[in-house]
Amino acid sequence: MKTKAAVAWKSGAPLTIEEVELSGPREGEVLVEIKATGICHTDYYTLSGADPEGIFPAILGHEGAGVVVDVGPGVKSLKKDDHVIPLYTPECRQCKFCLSQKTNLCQAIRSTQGKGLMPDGSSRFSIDGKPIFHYMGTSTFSNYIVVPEIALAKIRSDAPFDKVCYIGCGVTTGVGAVLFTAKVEAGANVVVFGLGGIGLNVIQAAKMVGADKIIGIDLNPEREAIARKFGMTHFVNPKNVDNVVDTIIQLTDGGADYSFECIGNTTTMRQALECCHKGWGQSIIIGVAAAGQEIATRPFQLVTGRVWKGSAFGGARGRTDVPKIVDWYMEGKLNIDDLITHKLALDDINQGFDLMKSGESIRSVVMY
Ligand code: NAD
Ligand code: AHE
Ligand code: ZN
Repeated sequence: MKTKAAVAWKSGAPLTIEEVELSGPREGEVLVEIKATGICHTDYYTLSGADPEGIFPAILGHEGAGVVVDVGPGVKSLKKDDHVIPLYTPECRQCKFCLSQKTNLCQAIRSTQGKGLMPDGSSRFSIDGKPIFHYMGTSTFSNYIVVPEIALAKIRSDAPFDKVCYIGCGVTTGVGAVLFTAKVEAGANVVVFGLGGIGLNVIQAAKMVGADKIIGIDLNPEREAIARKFGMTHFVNPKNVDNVVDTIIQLTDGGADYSFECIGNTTTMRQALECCHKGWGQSIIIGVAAAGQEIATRPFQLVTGRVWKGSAFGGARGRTDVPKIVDWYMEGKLNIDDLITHKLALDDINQGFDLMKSGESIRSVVMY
């Protein structure tokens, strides 16, 4: 079949809208019509050329929601018309990683996914017979996609696609990092570096669990108002203080119980660790840093009890946790609507990247 998609031909170049050939679902695979997709900073990171796994030409996008159109042989858990969210972190429930119950990083299809291919080693997308690569196993910048059954979360059918697509990455990443990775407790002091599409979800989850001080750090002064609306109690603009770490330590009487780095900058990653409380403070890295970047700190920071952790997709097990997060949104426990600042047609998808780079948008959602 044919599908309309935004194709990234090479790094740094705008996406172009193309008619792409899509071959149908094979054993264990599902054809999905994507109804809406968010644009995450990670899409921009890969498009910029800084991602060591970035392959071109590819169809980017990993924050979608849609409807099952057809299923391949052997698919048991999904049927036509089911509503789904594609998962860049699948959940096979059979691999060593899934069975460990210690991580959400299912590895069942990770190696082919990182090469832009389906699990059988081929691409389903092509133009004039030349393959176009998949991205993060999802490629939600295409109206139709083929994905393995294990990479789809079935969600309730009354959830609006243009909102819950954001649960495909940003909401789950931020909320999950608080609930599943850090397990923040009521009364904790929390610091969030970067108040964008991820950091604001960290803030709303910190408020949800009853955190005491919630300190937000951002260079963009426009982020203060929306972050306060979501639960931030104190705002620090690094441009206005001599030393960000000292400022946080003073505000929290010794340091944060939990900090979250939601930028992808190795300098702020170090600050996020070093602003944590001696003896127990935990810093969670969410931001994705470019190829070749390394983090540094004095080992004494760890010897004296601070903990450095990372979180991918918020530590969420997609098929299990994503439907619950959709329920929380539908029950009014999570605010997604106010974070979706722009809606675009696929033809205007490049504007979504411009809005992100200029700091004007929190999340842009593309509607098919
Ligand atoms: P975003 O562009 O919406 O937000 C980034 C925010 O950081 C902006 O508000 C910006 O003003 C601020 N910022 C930039 N540089 C800063 C600095 N030096 N000091 C203070 N603030 C600064 O991005 P996003 O979509 O929220 O993504 C944030 C990061 O998280 C990216 O690196 C993205 O790749 C990563 N990410 C990781 C996961 C994961 O599973 N680990 C999931 C999604 C996104
Ligand atoms: N290809 C990148 C990996 C970047 C990365 O860490 N991705 C996150 C999701 S970001 C979503 O917006 C992730 O899930 N990582 C775990 C994994 O297995 O990729 C690089 O830098 O190499
Ligand atoms: Zn993302």
